[in-house]
Amino acid sequence: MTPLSQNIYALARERYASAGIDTEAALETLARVPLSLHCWQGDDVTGFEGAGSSAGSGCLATGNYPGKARNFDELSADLDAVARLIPGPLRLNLHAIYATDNAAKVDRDALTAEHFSSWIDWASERKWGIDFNPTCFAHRLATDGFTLAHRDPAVRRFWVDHCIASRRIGAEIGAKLGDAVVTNIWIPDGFKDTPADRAGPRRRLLQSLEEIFAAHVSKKWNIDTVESKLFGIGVESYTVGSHEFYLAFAVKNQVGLCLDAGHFHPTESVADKISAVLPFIPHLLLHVSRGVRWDSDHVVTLDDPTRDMLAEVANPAHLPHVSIGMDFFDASINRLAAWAIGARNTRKALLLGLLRPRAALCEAEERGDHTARLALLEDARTLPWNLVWDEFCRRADTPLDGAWLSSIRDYEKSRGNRE
Ligand code: RNT
Ligand code: ZN
Repeated sequence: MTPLSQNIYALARERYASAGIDTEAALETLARVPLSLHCWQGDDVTGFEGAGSSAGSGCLATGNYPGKARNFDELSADLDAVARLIPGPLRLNLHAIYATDNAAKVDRDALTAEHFSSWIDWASERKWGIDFNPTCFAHRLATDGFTLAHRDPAVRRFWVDHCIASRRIGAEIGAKLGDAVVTNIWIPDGFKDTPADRAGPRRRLLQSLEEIFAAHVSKKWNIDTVESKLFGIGVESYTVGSHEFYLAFAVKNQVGLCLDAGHFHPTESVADKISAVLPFIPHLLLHVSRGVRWDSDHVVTLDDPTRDMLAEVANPAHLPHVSIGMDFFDASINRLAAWAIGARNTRKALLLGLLRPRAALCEAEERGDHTARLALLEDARTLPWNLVWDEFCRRADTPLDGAWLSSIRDYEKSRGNRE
């Protein structure tokens, strides 16, 4: 570190100390919390099965920026290139369609951890944890948009088996890496237009989930979560796995819940939901994302909803029970830059949360001094958090803001256009 940057950080640290905030404690905590980097930003949720895009499944990456990864070598190289630009620990968030080893020989219901050996070795070399997702879309048995809630028992069985296989993959990877895997179930099931029967599909989904979670899977190495959604493209009128459905299911069955920032009415606050659900569920997974008018999965910016959400995560009472995953995909800009921007912003939002004058705020609130509470909150906005962020980047040997994009441009040139 140069003496100048050392001095600058020392000033910021002092300024924060005078506001009762310990920047060293914030930096230490920040350096311990992993972000789960979603592999699917690298190829527009395409995967390695050769099926093409996942459009029509409720996941729609728009744009055609050149050079998307087409296989394990390309995607892992891209992840390596971008990981150097994201300070702090990372995990790899995999989807079942990214199976690498001998996976062409089996259908999704027969996948095992063996089929992900390349990823497991790759993550283990980098000391990354892994998270996992069954892929209940982009498949010949999902063409009508129904999976776990399908009226055909044979189709339903296939997806139940795929989800059980996924939980087992999670547990096996977790045990191998010595680091529990979060396995998250999301399904696209729903109707474009007004359903005649809203109850039937939910009954079938419930039955499927009961079968999925009846399968014995190590709780030590696999943490289950279920992800709700309000609506999707082509599924505007009815989503089987709604928030109420999964919240009730998670509470009753004590499985984890996933809150995706894009899966609610635009004016709902996901930040507010965190403390509301945590007392009732064993684990919470966040899909940090940005919906613009709809669940558009825009790259995460440092906007107020993201800051509010991560400030709740930064609450020491919440932190041990929350996993932070990202879920955005943008094919209209450089895919690596999208990853870097979204992940750096997620981490910045967490840092901002850790730097909040929590004790003073709570004290003011307890005194009933709402004037001081608002004053503290607003004054905290102008504390020199960017200098603390710079320091975090420096300690992680990661480029500062304004200095990371050129390395993506260089990498892009060196890897060729992949045509
Ligand atoms: C879809 C859900 C889900 C997916 C990923 C690819 O609306 O958000 O999490 O984005 O599983
Ligand atoms: Zn999601």
